[in-house]
Amino acid sequence: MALCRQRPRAALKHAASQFELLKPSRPALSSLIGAPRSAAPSSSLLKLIGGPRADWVGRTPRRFESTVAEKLPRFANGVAGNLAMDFPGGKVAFTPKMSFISESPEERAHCYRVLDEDGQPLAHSSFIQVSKEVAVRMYTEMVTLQTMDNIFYEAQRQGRISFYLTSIGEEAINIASAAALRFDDLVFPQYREPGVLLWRGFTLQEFANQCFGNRDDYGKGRQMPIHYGSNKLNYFTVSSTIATQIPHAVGAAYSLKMDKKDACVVTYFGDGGTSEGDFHAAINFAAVREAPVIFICRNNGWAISTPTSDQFRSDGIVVRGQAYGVRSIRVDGNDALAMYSSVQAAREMAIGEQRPILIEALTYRTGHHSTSDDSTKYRPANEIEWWRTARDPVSRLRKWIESNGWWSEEAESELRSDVRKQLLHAIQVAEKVEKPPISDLFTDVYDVPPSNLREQEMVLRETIKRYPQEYPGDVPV
Ligand SMILES: Cc1ncc(C[n+]2csc(CCOP(=O)(O)OP(=O)(O)O)c2C)c(N)n1
Ligand SMILES: [Mg+2]
Repeated sequence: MALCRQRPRAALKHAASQFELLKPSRPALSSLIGAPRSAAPSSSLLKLIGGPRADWVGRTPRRFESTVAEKLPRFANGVAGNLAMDFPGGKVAFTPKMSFISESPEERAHCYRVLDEDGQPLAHSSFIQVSKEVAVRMYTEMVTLQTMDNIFYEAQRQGRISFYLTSIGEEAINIASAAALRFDDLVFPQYREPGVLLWRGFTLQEFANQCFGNRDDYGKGRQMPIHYGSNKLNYFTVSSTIATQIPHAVGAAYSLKMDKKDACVVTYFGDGGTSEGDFHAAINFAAVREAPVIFICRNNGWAISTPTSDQFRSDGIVVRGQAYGVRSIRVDGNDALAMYSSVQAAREMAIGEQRPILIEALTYRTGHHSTSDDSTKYRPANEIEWWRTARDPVSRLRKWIESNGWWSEEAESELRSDVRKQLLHAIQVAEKVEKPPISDLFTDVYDVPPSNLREQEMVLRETIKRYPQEYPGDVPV
């Protein structure tokens, strides 16, 4: 951190005016991303951020680390102490002008995008090249996720499962971010990111088992549908309580740092999640402890029926990164290539430089919040329709792979009918598997169940005996 200490001193010598005194010189980009303690960033990343859009990395990232007051030299025309103050965290320049920092920037933060609405790369767009194999796989998994959502949603409507929640409209965030990560990276999801699990190999049967809460569900039927989790796939179990995963993610990232692991943590949350105290505590903690964690905020415009205008007055989420000292980027969340590139770049910086990164992915929840919601009650149908058609992330990626000659109409219908068949089969199987026994409700928390739990189990069994018609017949007692 010699850079931070030397910069003001050197500037003092050559100051032309008092306001230039502490203006930080912009460090070379290579020093910015290739911090001395870290492994050198990949050439693709260097190329990406060293290109014409290099400013997207954010402004001069600095750690204001000095807490010791340094003596300022005296000048012939006055006392340097009138120009700047030593303050814990570094020198602060004085100004005779009383000016309040504006509550909003003059211009909203830009949104990084690679593909236009027609799936064609924008002129001069900088992005990490995606091979045919990865691109086709990304598309295949996006279609699988979309189909799974449609079929499970219908299954809920038919009364076969109790609840469901789709990721429709957010397939690119799910799949492209997953594709940019490595398997050792730990995932702490909210609930609208099953695509990450899908990418890691969670089978359609495993999804169905969880939604049906049968004996093969890893949660043993104790969670609502869609609360997936997999130890094997480094995917922490979904929690209904908004934002609780964010501090957990930071703690896990800090432990990876202590163990010097070549991996990071990724946590997903919605725009609504950022209104929870957990988000603020977690991001501040990550900044201060320099934890290798990527925060991916899916800003989809709504927290159930609450629009973002009732959620915050800042320019979205991305601007909060700088307030907390976290490098950040705003990305078009419906653009799979932009998501892929930004998450891969974020991962390299998070691990190589041991620092948190914040990504705000702009998207739209084109489905209802869940099967317990009817979103046409609080937002216009034509708004939903516009996002569903004109801005659909799945068809946008399809257009790109088609224009590369990597996809065809034939491949499309084969994929869709194949996935549909697999899903219907998975549902049929899951439905037939026995439910977990009642006794499972009381296990897995304590090694030896405490007396209150034993008592609750006894009361439950007695109640079932007395009112058997009130309890599902397919749950072994
Ligand atoms: C602590 C807490 N408060 C409220 C709720 C009720 N709730 C469930 S989902 C949700 C909206 C969250 O919105 P957002 O984070 O934007 O995610 P999205 O559903 O849009 O993906 C709310 C308020 C909850 N589950 N937990
Ligand atoms: Mg939301």
